[in-house]
Amino acid sequence: MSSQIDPTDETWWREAVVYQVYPRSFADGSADGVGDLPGLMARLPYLRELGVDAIWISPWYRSPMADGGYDVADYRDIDPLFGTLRDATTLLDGAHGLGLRVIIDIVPNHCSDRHPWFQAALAAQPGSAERARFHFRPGLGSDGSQPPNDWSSAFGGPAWTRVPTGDGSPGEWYLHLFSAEQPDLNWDHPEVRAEFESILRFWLDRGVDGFRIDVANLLIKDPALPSQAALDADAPSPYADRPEVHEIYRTWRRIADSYQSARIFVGELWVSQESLKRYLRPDELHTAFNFAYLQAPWEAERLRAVINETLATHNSVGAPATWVLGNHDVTRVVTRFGRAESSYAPDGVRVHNAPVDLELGTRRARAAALLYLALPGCAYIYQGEELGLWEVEDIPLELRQDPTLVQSGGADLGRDGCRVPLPWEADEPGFGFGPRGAAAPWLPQPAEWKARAADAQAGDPESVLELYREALRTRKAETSLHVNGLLWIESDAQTIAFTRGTDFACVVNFGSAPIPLPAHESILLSSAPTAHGLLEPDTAAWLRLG
Ligand code: TEU
Repeated sequence: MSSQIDPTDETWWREAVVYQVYPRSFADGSADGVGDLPGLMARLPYLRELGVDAIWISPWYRSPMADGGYDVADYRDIDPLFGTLRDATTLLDGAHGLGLRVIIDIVPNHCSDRHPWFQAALAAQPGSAERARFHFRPGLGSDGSQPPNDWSSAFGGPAWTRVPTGDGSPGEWYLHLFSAEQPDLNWDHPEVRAEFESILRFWLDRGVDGFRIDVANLLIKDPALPSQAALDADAPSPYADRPEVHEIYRTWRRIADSYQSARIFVGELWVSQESLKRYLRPDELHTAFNFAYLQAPWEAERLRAVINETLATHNSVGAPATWVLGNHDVTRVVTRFGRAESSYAPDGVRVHNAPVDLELGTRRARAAALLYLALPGCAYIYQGEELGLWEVEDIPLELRQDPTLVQSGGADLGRDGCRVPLPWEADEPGFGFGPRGAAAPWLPQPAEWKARAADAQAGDPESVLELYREALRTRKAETSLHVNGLLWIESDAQTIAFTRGTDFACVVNFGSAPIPLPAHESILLSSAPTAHGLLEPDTAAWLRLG
């Protein structure tokens, strides 16, 4: 299939709408109950029809799947669960043939404990060249039985695991900011840097259009690996957002820029907006996820403030903003906005099983979609968001696979609830996630998702799916939505209203009473019916201005 990608287009990424595919849960082609590349390939026309410009595929690499593939054992091969390297090439060609660019995940902070490098490190002695590629240290205490410092894993528990020496006696400890199956690589080591430059080229040579960089701010650690308790409260983090990390991305940017047709980076950066702009300088990453926006509650004042700060931060370095409502790590937006506390993980704790009004959450998620898709910059859609799927919160403990559940001692049920396999055909087993006769999807789908299946919504003008399709079509067609920046329309504290270009406005009613729409020539699209020139609560409208 010939490519529909314009190789001369150097700016596609500045306004792109990118669809995140979590491959395990997108579509199952092999009938084993787990998503794979043939399944994704078969659904590319659906993504083309949705109207996105690119897809981001979460890790597809060979992996023991201790953390859903974010524990990579071979960065240059596809896990058999998903298919083969040939399937990946076929997928890239198929996507390009439909005019879809492909961004893949890269996981540089850590590899799998089954990666050959880590296996070699386990077999080697303390102080060896093999162990220097990781962070091995002797333990504290007279017998070395205490971890080298007080760092914790993001999933809970200590960030260190002790390994036996050759004679089986307890030996050194190694660092893992996530699970013990994900040893942190030592990015001060030249071989680590060279290996990832080679991995980038391996995939760029095969035609990928970019990389989503996993935990992009964690690669560099203070070589002393100091305990947090030993540091002043206002001291910089010993392992996050350290200034030396930027040299890595300046090198990576030079590599990407050496290829035809802009090949881009999007950084997963849970950092302050002040830090974010350092990663977005013209010689570093093209874009980064805007988690401040994702975390914000469904409140006009808070969202307006985040939008203003985002635009100011990104304009200061000439980078486009990146708007996002969800991903494979966070509670789905329909559920978040259906709760009394609508922000994500307030004080850093993911909330489970809080009372939720799914009808309210769906109404707000529809309005939120029209809000973020009207903002200047690029946007990411997490798979199933376009179907109005909600967080599945009643998955039996024994079926959950997120290591967070065990590592947090059950304090955090984990992220499986936003990773439930998608519903494609309402009347098929597994809602058509796999072919007839396939094994059941790897996580149970709620029966109520029947009404949210893609084929149940396609063609229904009132559906979430058709709202997204029409919004993306309009977003592409409206010249005013390709003009940078926005101008706020004076409004009350419960309303967000702004214009783009010369003849477009977006209005969102966060209040509890209908509000009059500003003067307009026509209503291009609204997230819920409007009448008599009024915008109902929790509703957004796109207006053509006269
Ligand atoms: O996520 C990093 C990250 O910050 C989140 O995992 C967060 O710490 C977690 O959800 C607790 O709120 C990236 C990937 O997106 C995630 O899926 C991986 O588990 C993680 O890195 C390790 O690779």
